[in-house]
Amino acid sequence: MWFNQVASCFSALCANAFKLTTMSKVVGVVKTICDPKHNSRNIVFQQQYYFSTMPTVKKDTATFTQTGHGVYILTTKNIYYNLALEDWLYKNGNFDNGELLLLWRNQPCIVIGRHQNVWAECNILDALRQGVDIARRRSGGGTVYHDLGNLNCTFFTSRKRYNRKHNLEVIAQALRDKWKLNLSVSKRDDMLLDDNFKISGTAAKLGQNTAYHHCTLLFDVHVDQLCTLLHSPMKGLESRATESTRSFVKNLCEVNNTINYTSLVDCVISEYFLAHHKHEVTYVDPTLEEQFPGIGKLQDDLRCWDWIYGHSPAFSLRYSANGSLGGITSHLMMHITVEKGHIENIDMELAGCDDSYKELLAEVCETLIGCRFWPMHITIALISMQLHLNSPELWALINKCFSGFLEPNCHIEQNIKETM
Ligand SMILES: *[C@@H]1O[C@H](CO)[C@@H](O)[C@H](O)[C@H]1NC(C)=O
Ligand SMILES: *[C@@H]1O[C@H](CO)[C@@H](O)[C@H](O)[C@H]1NC(C)=O
Ligand SMILES: *[C@@H]1O[C@H](CO)[C@@H](O)[C@H](O)[C@H]1NC(C)=O
Ligand SMILES: *[C@@H]1O[C@H](CO)[C@@H](O)[C@H](O)[C@H]1NC(C)=O
Ligand SMILES: CC(=O)N[C@H]1CO[C@H](CO)[C@@H](O)[C@@H]1O
Repeated sequence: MWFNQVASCFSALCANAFKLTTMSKVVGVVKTICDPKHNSRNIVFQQQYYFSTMPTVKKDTATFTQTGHGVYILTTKNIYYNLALEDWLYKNGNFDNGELLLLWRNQPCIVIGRHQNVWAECNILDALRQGVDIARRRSGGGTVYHDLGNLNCTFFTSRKRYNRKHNLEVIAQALRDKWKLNLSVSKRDDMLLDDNFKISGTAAKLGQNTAYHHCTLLFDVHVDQLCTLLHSPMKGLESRATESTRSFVKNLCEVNNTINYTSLVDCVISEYFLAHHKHEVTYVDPTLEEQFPGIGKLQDDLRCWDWIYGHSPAFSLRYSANGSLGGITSHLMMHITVEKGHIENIDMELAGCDDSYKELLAEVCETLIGCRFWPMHITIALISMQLHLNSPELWALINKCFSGFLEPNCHIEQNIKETM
């Protein structure tokens, strides 16, 4: 009976909330979020909020209207689907009369900004070997490492009401109130603990009508992993891509061990509702095509090689190696330009050896130009070159130049969806 009352109360709210949607049913309810004894704003915190299932969007209409304020907790931990939901809401959502906060986590992954060079930002091959996903998001900004110890918050608003400082203040205030943390929001919109340690980074995407702002909250990430993987092993990379700013990071659980996923989500939600006087929390599964028509395709686009790797702004890099050619120690220098993920040009210089070797270089360059800048493709190009190049020594030297890049094996390819 009690449950029914809540359910009908929720239904009333919900009817307003989703114009083009069918009714949702209440799956679980009513939770007091913070212990009022420990909170100065106890009156509001004692308000209850409701959990509902995601309303269904009509199949033929990929539009979505949010009225009032809502919170979605995403149930998948797959970075590509989570980003796809952001994409989907950005493309199909109308936030003129409402706002939405998405809360989500991801399995270990590296997320780079739209305009970044993935090769410069992280150790791609180590990441893939360890099963860490690499994704390029649609918003700008720097690279972040995520795992289940990171909570991601996305604030959807109309373009007019976009206000990232305000969003960050909501979160900072929540954490200050509950855990007495010394938090500030920096000029770069990072959230800093004790003025020193970054616990949150920010990025945003602004469209004509819709905007979203997402930020991370590190509460218990593997900091060692973060440091290792966000370090590119490639030397001598040059490009005009946005570079990430490096900061000291710290996990919130180190400051207070009662901070974990559950307590953090509760805390952020309470503060969000405090500011907005509306109390709906919905668990949402972004993989459901019937709820988000077209989301599978958006996910595919985010997962494809051309977007993650090929979209890196043009860059160049230098490789060099020494080796013996005809009994003389020689030095090979390569200057490679990569554009849209493919080798656009290579300059090679050989020093020390006999001129006859230098004549072979044109052939070498020809084989490599146009090749996809990816270990498997370069390996194949080198193998085909081996058959034609009449000099095992020169071939060995070229391989040595590429050695850092090629050393991993081809099975990596299986993790990447191709769009060739
Ligand atoms: C951690 O937070 C709880 C709840 O706010 C508080 O009672 C406790 O004193 C804090 N612990 C530390 C070490 O600050
Ligand atoms: C916050 O931390 C900084 C750096 O440790 C310190 O200078 C500042 O006084 C602290 N602020 C508060 C309100 O404790
Ligand atoms: C999270 O922390 C709260 C206290 O803040 C504790 O009651 C709860 O058991 C913890 N949950 C997990 C999964 O550790
Ligand atoms: C190759 O040898 C030259 C000197 O002959 C040296 O300066 C250079 O560092 C060596 N390069 C590599 C990649 O070993
Ligand atoms: C999955 C996801 O979108 N994560 C985002 C969380 O917020 C940070 C803020 O910079 C983004 O970098 C991540 O892409």
